[in-house]
Amino acid sequence: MSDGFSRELIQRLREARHILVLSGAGASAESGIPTFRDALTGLWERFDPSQLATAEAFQADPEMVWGWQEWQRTLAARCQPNPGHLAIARLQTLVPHVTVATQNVDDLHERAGSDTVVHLHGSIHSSRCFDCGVDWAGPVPTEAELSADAPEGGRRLAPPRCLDCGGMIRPGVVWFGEPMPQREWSIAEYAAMACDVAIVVGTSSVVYPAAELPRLAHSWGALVVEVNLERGGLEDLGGHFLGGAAGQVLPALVDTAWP
Ligand code: BV8
Ligand code: ZN
Repeated sequence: MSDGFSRELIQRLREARHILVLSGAGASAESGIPTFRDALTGLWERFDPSQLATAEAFQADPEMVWGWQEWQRTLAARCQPNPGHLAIARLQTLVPHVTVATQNVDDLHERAGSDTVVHLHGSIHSSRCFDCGVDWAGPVPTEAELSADAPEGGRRLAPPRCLDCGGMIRPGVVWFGEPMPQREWSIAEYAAMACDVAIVVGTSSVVYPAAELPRLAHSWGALVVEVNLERGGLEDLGGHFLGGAAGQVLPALVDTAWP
């Protein structure tokens, strides 16, 4: 049962000097990007993360992993920010400091207008050499290469080769077993400690260390607000649960707090 927009919640939002937004795949769901774990549409229902999102998987089957991530990239490029992304972007015109720490590898927060976005799990729009690490900004496959009838999750596609050392080009995402980028993690950790309100939107809170952030925020006195279709295991933080779709709840919350 949703807590609704209590007077306390609205007051804390209005008084906030710093708001942290931690987003997961559910924040992009209404834009048309499948989530990872939703039973109905979750990609992980079809693909085992250890089969796809690890360096070992890439070395074992680079065409499968590169094809899947290129499908993700092409899909994300076709999608548009939804009203939830736009409401988050609007926050920065209303609150002195807003930090968006996203687990998502799409760029929908940026395209909605959010300025301070840190990608804890990297970005599908960046690539680098698996061997020497040099950034690779080469051409992305054309639609013809990733034909529209590609099965959900993409098709086998050989990764490009590094012009410097000939190594395979890999997606600039953080795979399981890889550390998060230090700069992004530090920014998110600081924001969790400094924020007055932490809005946790569209995440199942199962991937660590990102899932630690709401707890860190709570331990430093922040009010934790969860926006999700279902509760995600944050009840013990004594925050607010706003049940519903991000694209509906977030605009309503921001409009109520700042009419
Ligand atoms: C690391 C990139 C160490 C790829 C991803 C404890 C501590 C530390 C690590 C671990 C630990 N326990 C286990 C680990 C290992 C692992 C981990 O957490 N495993 C899990 C599965 C148990 N963690 C790691 O490997 C991390 N690295 O720890 O390194 C290290 C340190 C030093 C040196 C070497 C190593 C790295 C994890 C990053 C993995 N990469 N993505 C890609 O995306 O292609 S994770 C992947 O899952 C995505 O980033 C995704 O964002 C993330 C989390 O999923 P969610 O975003 O929450 O999505 P999900 O589908 O699960 O949930 C959607 C939610 O939205 C649901 O709740 C649903 O109800 C809701 N929803 C749906 N629609 C809507 C909605 N809500 C609102 N509105 C809607 N419309
Ligand atoms: Zn190289």
